[in-house]
Amino acid sequence: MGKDGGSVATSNNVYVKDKDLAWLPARLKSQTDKEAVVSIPTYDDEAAIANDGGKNARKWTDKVVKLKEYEGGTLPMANVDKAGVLTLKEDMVDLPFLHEAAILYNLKERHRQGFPYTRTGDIVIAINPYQWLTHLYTDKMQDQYANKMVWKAGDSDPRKELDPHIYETSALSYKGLAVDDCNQSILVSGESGAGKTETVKICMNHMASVQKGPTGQKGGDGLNEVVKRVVESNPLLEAFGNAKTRRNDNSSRFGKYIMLQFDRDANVAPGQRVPHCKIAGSKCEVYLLEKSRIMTHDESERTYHIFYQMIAAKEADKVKIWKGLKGTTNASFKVIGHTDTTSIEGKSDGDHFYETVEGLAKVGVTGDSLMTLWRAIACVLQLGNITFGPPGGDTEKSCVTSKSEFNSLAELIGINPTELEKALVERTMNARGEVFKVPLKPDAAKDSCEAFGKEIYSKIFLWLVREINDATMAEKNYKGARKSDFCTIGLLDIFGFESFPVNGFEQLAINYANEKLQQKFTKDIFKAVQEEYKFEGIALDDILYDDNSDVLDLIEGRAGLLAMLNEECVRPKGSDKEFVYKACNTNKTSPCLVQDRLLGPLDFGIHHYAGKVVYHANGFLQVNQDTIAPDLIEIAKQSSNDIIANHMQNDSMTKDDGSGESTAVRAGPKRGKSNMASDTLWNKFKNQLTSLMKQLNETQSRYIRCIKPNPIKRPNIMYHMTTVEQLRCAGVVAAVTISRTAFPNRLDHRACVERFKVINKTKGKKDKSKVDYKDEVTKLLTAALKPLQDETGKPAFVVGKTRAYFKTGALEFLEGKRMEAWEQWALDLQRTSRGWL
Ligand code: AD9
Ligand code: MG
Repeated sequence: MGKDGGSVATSNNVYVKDKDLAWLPARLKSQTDKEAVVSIPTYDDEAAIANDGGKNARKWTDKVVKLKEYEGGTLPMANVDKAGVLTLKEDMVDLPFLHEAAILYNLKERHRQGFPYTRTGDIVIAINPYQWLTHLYTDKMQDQYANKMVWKAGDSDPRKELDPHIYETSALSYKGLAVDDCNQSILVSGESGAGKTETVKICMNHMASVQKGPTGQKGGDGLNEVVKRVVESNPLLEAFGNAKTRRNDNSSRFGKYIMLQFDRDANVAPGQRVPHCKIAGSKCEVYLLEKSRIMTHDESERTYHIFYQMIAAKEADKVKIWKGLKGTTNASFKVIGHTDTTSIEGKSDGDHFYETVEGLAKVGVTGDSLMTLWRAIACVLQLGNITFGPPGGDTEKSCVTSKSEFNSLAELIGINPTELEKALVERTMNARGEVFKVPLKPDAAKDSCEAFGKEIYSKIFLWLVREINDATMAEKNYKGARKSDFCTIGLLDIFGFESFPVNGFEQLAINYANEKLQQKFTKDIFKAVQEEYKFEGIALDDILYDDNSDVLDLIEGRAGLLAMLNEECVRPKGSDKEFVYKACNTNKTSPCLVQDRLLGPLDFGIHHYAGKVVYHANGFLQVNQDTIAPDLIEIAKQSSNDIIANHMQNDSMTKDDGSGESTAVRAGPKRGKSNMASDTLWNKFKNQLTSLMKQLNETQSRYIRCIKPNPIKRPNIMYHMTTVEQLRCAGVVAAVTISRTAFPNRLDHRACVERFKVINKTKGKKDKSKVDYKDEVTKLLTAALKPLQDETGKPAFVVGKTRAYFKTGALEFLEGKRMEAWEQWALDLQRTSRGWL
């Protein structure tokens, strides 16, 4: 186009890049192959554009767009109708022009109109509505999706009849399981506050609702109890694993994979194509509970909900738990400190407490075992109040200075106070076969006390997960049944890609997990594209796409960052600095390692699929060693509290599977040194991740990408920049790029004929039902796109079974021709253009 440098005619609704608002709609006035003149609206501020669609804040001004930002001489075109009004699509694959700007505006306008869900092929994009759109989650809606999605081979795709919804994903998974006999997984991702946890709960409730159907009656009330337990395990996990952060009042501080287990109805004969599965149980795995939050938190944030809940319980109940709780408030405990927030999601901490008690009862935690749990939590609170000082002014040593708090703690935890104090203020060392004690300075003793509290809490969390699994796992509820007797739908609710001003160990672990998931996502999308072309009957040349194996190599390869860190952890004089030096030096040829001489000696950077992240390695070795001092482990065993005494070294997710090496924790400095690289947090997390990926690879995966439309948690507002960044991180743009590599644009036969019939001036047949649109479209495109044939005579389009596919530039060329035709017919587009923004 425009190769001769002259101006070319094209549709005049385009997008131009903007440094603040990512993409701005513009009207193209003229263009050459070097620059274009566009008229763009300017806005007062981003809030104005978000609030009123920009209508009031808009002023049109002319701007010259130079080649640099004007990729390949074309500006991304807007999907508008004849009148210049933005055309919205429920499935973005149906957008004739599909690129980042088109995705942004399609999502934004749908979000504004009250449609939070949009499809891109099989992926559902869920924009957090930040208001409960109750009409979207009624029983009727649940049934509608559940019933429609179970279609038989040969039926038309029911998705065409229903609005995009996450119920579609849950229903399709159920269908995949019940009708197609294939284990399923739903991978939900997004940044903090994007709505992952709510989405998982909505999908879970939907799948549980299938129980109400005619096949759900077998098993009677007993079975329903299991479903209730499964669904109600969510608030329980949230009470212990969620906290208020700046970004989300109910932020999950751990990742989780919940496998819903289904039982096939033996009354349904094999081969009978009706859904015949019902929930028989569930099993949950958790990843990387944020440990650093247990003992301290930022001023505007909170620690885990359960601490506040316990303090907000009725006085009589508090005293029953422990007399030391009498008359306490949040301010009584340093772990909690002062907070203005005393309710979460509109419910007070006190009300939440009694809900948690009910939830615990459902999974069998009552009576003594409940009291043991509360007292273990009280121990963590009390550990935070212990202070240390130098005995008799000897600053090389320490002793407890908060005697009465300490004595209460010793009584509560059930350990001899002298022994407990010794374990906190001394370290047992072993050198050349000689065992001796080294005193800790007051700061170190305080650290050791906090490390003890964190360890206890993270073990409480794992203990709870085990209790929940024990109460919900199908193999436990069905006598004689084995895990393999059940089919599963897994729901993954895991932290999205993170990049902060300062990134530590936990960001590296999170981003590593995201790279792994991204690799799977890319492979799955690629497979879907191949399947689409096969269905359309289109031969496909090799598609090249960016795969992130280089980044994964850098992180987990033989001499990658993980290996270097583990090695440094077992070196007697290992240090964070040495790790960074060696890791960067060994991997200096990796294209994914950031080469920047300005980086400090403790910094290293990685080019992730979602962007560059610089990590600060301070404390990496300590965190990676993932162990507390043996003195503390030993003293814990003397506790009269069973949870503390029995679980300090056991991380498995179920009471009896024994295999579950798990990563309970993320971040938080630790004391002591592990002797074996295999004990490291990295290795545990890597093994857990490998096992997760293996499980996922044995399922058919579906994707829900959650997007947080604004950081101020308000409905109806979409910030462009942060949304576009999330679309990139979620791989939505990459998915589109893969699907559009061979043929960037597509239109279904009828839409194509209707849109471009004006070009060849043939009148459409009167009786539309008799039109063979495939034939029409082939004729139309063969004539209209003749000028774009390549040297070998290969056309710039292919007509598939249901759609026409266009090579780069072909659809734009047609649009230009269409514009010329309209101009000829004296249709004044400018006049009829109505605010399509
Ligand atoms: V985090 O990574 O755990 O910090 P999530 O899990 O992505 O985060 P969450 O599901 O907790 O976010 O959602 C954040 C808040 O958004 C919720 O507390 C709700 O207030 C709000 N939300 C999320 N989804 C919906 C929805 N479908 N309808 C209405 C919603 N509000
Ligand atoms: Mg969450």
